[in-house]
Amino acid sequence: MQIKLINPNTTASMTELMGSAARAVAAQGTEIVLATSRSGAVSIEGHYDEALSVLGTIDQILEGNPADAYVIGCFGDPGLLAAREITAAPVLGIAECAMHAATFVATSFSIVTTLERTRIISEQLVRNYGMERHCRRVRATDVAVLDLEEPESCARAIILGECEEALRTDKSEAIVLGCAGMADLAKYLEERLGVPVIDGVAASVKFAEALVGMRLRTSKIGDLAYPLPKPYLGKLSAYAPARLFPATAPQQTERLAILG
Ligand code: 2AL
Repeated sequence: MQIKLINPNTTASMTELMGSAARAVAAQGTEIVLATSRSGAVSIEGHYDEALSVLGTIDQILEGNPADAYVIGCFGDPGLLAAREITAAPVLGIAECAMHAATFVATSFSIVTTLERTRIISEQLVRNYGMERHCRRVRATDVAVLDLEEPESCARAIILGECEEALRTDKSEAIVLGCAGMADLAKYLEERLGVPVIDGVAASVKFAEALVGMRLRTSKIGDLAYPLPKPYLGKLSAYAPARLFPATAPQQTERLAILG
């Protein structure tokens, strides 16, 4: 099976890092296809970055060969429900998958994320996903997303310290990593903390394999049905559902190569 792992930010080195984490857990016979958004922010650290990242993700879902499943590799799960509308293949977000995985191996977890302003986004996701009973706290480290790649930023040590504080103060039993750029830290942290440390990229790949293996597809009878066929005006006219998903049997029109 093919799983397309989309990095909604435009930093290709982060896509490679996520790709390594994905391939490390992928089953034999699972091909991880990496895609970096071509438009938008180099790192996603706020509502504006997130909102503008969604078109790049949509491009990556509609372009090229259709995959068996898609993973949105950013902890805000930007555009997750919109992405589920435009394909019947399962679309998974790393935050949702990481939180669910955590509940299978612990009754409580803390999320350790990047900047303070992204803490709010994670807290909103906790509520949206009904995870308040499991998530004890979302902790920001004030490490910027791109600093995760810079050895001199001491990101590893800062994140380890915050995880230790989570175990000590929140009394959480597991850690959820709050950024795709932390995917390479899971093993390092788990060895030092002695509790499950969940990277959403790996979790998403395994859940994607499970859903595809069960032949589960996204329901197309409610709010995740293909977008209503109407024109869009101005800069977004190319994304008009009337062009992308004509009214005629959209269910059979899995995807149309239209962009560009
Ligand atoms: C992220 C992430 O996973 N990728 C990115 O650019 N920003 N999330 C975050 N909380 O900083």
